[in-house]
Amino acid sequence: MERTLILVKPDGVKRNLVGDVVSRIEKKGYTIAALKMMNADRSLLVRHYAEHEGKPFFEPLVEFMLSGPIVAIVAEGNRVIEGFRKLAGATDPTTAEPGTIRGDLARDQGTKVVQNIVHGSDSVESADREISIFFPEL
Ligand code: D4T
Repeated sequence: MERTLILVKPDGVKRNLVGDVVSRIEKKGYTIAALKMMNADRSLLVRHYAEHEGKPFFEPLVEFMLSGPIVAIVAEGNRVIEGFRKLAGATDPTTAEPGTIRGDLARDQGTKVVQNIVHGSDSVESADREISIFFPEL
């Protein structure tokens, strides 16, 4: 069974959108296999966002992800990686389609880093890597 790593980012937690995100995952028919609220530390985020190190938005991204609690979720189901990316919508919340999490619930805040409520793994390899970072116990 395919698995993906989903994060509700600090903006989503602050705005009380955890339930809405979890509800959309469940209503689509995926199973929540693990879920925890946590305060990420810098070394965990540097590992998670290693591919973006050196990009102009990297430091603002790490700072943003440190700005409050996040919720880490492992969701399960056939093609859940692709399916959750569709539920999340485009990275830029201004152009994300209405009906998606980002399209419905986020907008451009004029910040250095895009605040777009959720993260979702983009491949089987990323999902395995990211699940082991956030859920080493699994
Ligand atoms: P995540 O990884 O959070 O699911 O988002 P995406 O897969 O949609 O986007 P990403 O990995 O390319 O970017 C990670 C994170 O950085 C922010 N970002 C991204 C940004 O502020 N400016 C940018 O130009 C890009 C590409 C948004 C998400």
